[in-house]
Amino acid sequence: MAKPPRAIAKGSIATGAAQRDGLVIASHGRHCLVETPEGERLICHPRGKKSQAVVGDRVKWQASEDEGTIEKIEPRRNLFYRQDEIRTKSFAANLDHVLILIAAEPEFSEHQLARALIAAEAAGITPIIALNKSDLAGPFERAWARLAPYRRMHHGVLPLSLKASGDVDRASLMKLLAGKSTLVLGPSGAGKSTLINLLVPSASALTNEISYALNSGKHTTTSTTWYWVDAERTTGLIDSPGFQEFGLHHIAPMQLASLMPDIAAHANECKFYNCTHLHEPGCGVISNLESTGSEDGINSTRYRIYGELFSELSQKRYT
Ligand SMILES: Nc1nc2c(ncn2[C@@H]2O[C@H](COP(=O)(O)OP(=O)(O)O)[C@@H](O)[C@H]2O)c(=O)[nH]1
Ligand SMILES: [Mg+2]
Ligand SMILES: [Zn+2]
Repeated sequence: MAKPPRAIAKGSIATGAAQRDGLVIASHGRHCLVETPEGERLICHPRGKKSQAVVGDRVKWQASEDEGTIEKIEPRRNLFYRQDEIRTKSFAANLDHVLILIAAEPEFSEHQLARALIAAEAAGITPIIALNKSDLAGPFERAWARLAPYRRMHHGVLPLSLKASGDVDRASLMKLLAGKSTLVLGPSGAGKSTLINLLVPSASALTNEISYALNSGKHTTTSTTWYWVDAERTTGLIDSPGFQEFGLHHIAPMQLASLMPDIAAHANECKFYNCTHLHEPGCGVISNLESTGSEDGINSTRYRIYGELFSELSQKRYT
């Protein structure tokens, strides 16, 4: 069970020159909220123009009056981010999982799903797909069928009914998430808030408190926020907006096949080592397409997404 929200320290943390450890649990603009190993929380600012800390970062901070300064960001194990033509948006660092939550309704975009999965693979973070609202029988059945190629991939798809069978879902989610740090991503309406509230009953109160603290008294929509699921603070859940427009401009076109497990499975069977899998003779991917009648072949929508992403990622390489 989660602890009640801890108050955000205002001048209660001893000042001094010593650098202390902390975990970034929320950020807004250049400010962030840092949690100490003892569970105290305080607002910290970056020192000078140093790079921005993101949620999940381990930092060294130093007290300054009632707030703190981030002196150092510890090396990251990984960083989950998206990149469009102009800007990079970092979601979080040091993750074990990205949990992509979609639902029977509203209908999910397979492109967005594919993109999020590719970004997770590129960052070396294990993706988990969960399909919510299994109580909506017809739509669920259709969505489940659309997910057939994803169910065959290494991580499978977890069916959920967060509203109807919360206790069962809580147990199956905890089996996957216990002791890990997990970023929850998904389109609006999929049930992200329902999931967070199921695992962290104090989440909404905490969100209000954090957004209030970070916006100097104004209530605005919070950005990415870290929640502890357990009192021992071993299981972290990170809520983040921004599933739409999932830019992959940090990925090279020739890297793409290796980040799509169903395509990667046949990419070493090609005649040419630099095969793009788009048109080459002797291509292991093309000869294993479902459309060629290959048993257990590569799904045609997945292959179409590969082709579209390949050309999108090739076009921006004009510099
Ligand atoms: N039928 C059904 N509705 C659900 C389920 N889980 C969540 N919802 C509803 O779906 C809507 C969107 O949920 P919410 O958690 O706000 O989604 P978010 O936008 O991803 O945060 C709400 O009306 C929820 O009550 C479920 O398992 N079944
Ligand atoms: Mg929500
Ligand atoms: Zn090929």
